[in-house]
Amino acid sequence: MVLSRYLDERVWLLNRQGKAAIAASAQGHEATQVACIEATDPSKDHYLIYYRQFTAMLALGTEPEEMLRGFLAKETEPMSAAKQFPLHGAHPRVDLFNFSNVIATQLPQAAGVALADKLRGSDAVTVVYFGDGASSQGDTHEAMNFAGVHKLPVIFFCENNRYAISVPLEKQMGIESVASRATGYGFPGVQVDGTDVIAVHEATSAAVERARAGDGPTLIEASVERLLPHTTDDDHTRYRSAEDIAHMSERDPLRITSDVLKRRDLLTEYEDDEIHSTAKKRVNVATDTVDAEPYPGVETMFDHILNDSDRNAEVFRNA
Ligand SMILES: Cc1ncc(C[n+]2csc(CCOP(=O)(O)OP(=O)(O)O)c2C)c(N)n1
Repeated sequence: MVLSRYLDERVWLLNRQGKAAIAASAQGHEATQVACIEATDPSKDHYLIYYRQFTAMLALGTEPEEMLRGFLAKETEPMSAAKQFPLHGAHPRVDLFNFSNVIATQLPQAAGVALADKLRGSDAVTVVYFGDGASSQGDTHEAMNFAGVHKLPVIFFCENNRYAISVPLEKQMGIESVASRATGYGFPGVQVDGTDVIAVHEATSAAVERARAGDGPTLIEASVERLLPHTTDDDHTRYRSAEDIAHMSERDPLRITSDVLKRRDLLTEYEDDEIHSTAKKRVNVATDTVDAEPYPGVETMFDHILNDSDRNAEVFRNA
């Protein structure tokens, strides 16, 4: 969580320096992403992520250098050879499926992955992440309906930060909670405090158990705070009240987690400082390494984009 926070902060700095084109932040979502993955088994389970899964990607084994190569669009970027939005594409080593910036497309795909596991007789679980805004897309409902009918081993994991860019939750849906939608598809929906690592771990563990036992999907709605604007291109002071912004830090999962661990004598001040300084150093090393790496050559501009036999490719190359 701490490494994710520092790396996330660094990416925003790199954006302000004109080096990183755009970034969506996971600040405020760290606890929920780490605790959810801890409750699963990355050696066999599947994860379909969306653009705010910065912490989840690190927790699944993506290296900070690899993430920075995405933001800085460097030659050796592993997910799309720097051809897509930062962090978009597939990451075979980490077993991450290709994902789209078009919201909610990952949900029907997750139902498909879970169906494949069920047909193979595997007990792997598929976790698919999405935001509260994505929960009102048609794809979400089709995926949940299909998963409910076929009792698929899938966990629909909603990170509810109450905003879809500038659209608040009450303008997004006519009901109180995303979790209550599950009733319409015949499986349980649970709400959990996404700043509480233990609560998220427990809720996900119960959903994993249900899925592995063949009892079907669960919808988890984790309430979190989006501590920064939607992306580096956004200014949330234009649509969030000053009071709302002032109170956000009370729901900072890093502070909450560290307080809980200290109260239970599981973390000392010294250990906490060590964790922070190790993470800061790691981010500095990764930044220096990637900053010095080359950008892709201009001759590679159309690689993986246009088929060589495509007449347009010829036209573009000669332009
Ligand atoms: C189908 C589609 N419609 C609109 C957009 C533009 N868009 C990008 S992010 C976003 C908000 C999504 O909000 P939410 O699902 O709550 O996730 P969050 O960013 O808050 O984590 C929208 C509307 C898009 N990418 N895809």
